[in-house]
Amino acid sequence: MIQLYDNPLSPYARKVRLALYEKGIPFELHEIMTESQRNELLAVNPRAEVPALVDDAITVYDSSLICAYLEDRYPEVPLLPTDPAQRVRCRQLERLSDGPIDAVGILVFISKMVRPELEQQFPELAAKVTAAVGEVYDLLDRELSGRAFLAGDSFSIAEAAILPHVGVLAFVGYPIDASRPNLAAWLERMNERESVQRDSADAVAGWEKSQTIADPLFDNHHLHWRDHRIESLIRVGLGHWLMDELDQDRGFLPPSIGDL
Ligand SMILES: N[C@@H](CCC(=O)N[C@@H](CS)C(=O)NCC(=O)O)C(=O)O
Repeated sequence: MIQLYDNPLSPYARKVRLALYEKGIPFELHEIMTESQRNELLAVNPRAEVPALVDDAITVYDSSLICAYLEDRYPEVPLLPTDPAQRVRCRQLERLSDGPIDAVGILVFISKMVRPELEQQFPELAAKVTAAVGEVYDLLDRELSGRAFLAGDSFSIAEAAILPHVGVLAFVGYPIDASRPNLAAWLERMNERESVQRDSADAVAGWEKSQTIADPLFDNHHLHWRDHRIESLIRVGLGHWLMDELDQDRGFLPPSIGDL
C-alpha cells in the first residue's frame, strides 16, 4: 500500500491528500508532526519536507511530482484535463499556487501568527499583506469567470493545490465576500465535496493536535526559507529582516545541491 509522509497543516501535503481522496486510492499515513520525527522524514526526502510518498520501490517527494506520479500510475479517476490547452492551464495554476500564492500565505502566517511584532516594527506591513491577499483573490475570481472548475470541466490538481491556501486565508481573517462572486461560489461548491470535507476535518484535527506538541516539526522560532517566499519578503520590505533572522539562526535555507 502507498505510504504517505505528511503533515495535515501543510498545503502541499493537503494537495496530495485531496488527490488521493478524489482518486479513491487507499494509503497508510505517517503523520510527521514533531522535530523528533525529522529523521523518519529525511529517510524519504533529503529536503526534510512533507509530503513524500513511497509506493513499493518508488519514492517521490515534492507535491507536484507526487501528483504527476499518481496521475501516471493511477489514471482511472483523472485529475488532469484531457485537452492540451486545459492541461497546461491546470499545471500553470498549480505552479502559481505552489509559488506566489503560497508566498502570500506565508506573509500572512509570519505577520499574524509567528512574528506579530513585525506589524509594530513595519507599520505599513498589514496594508501590504492585505493588498497581496486581495490580488490573489482577484486573480482567482477572474480565472473562475464563466467556469465551474479552474481547468477543464471537473475537479483537477489545480483545485487540489489552491483550495488549502484559499481555505486557510479565508479562515484566518480574509473572508471572500460578494465582491469576488466567482471565487465565493467556487469555494462553496468545493466545500460540498467529500474529499474536501475529509481534508478539512484532517486539518482541523491536525491543528488541535499541533497545540499539544512540545517539539513541533515546523518550528516557529527557526523558519525554513526558500524561493518565492524570499521574493515576497523582499517585495514587502522585509529583506533586511530576513538577513537578521538568518544571522541570528532563527531561520534556515534548504540543503545545497551537494547535500541532496
Ligand atoms: N515543493 C514542496 C514544498 C513542500 C513544503 O514546503 N513543505 C513544508 C510544509 S508546508 C515543509 O515540510 N517544511 C519543513 C520545515 O519547515 O521544516 C512540495 O511541493 O511538496
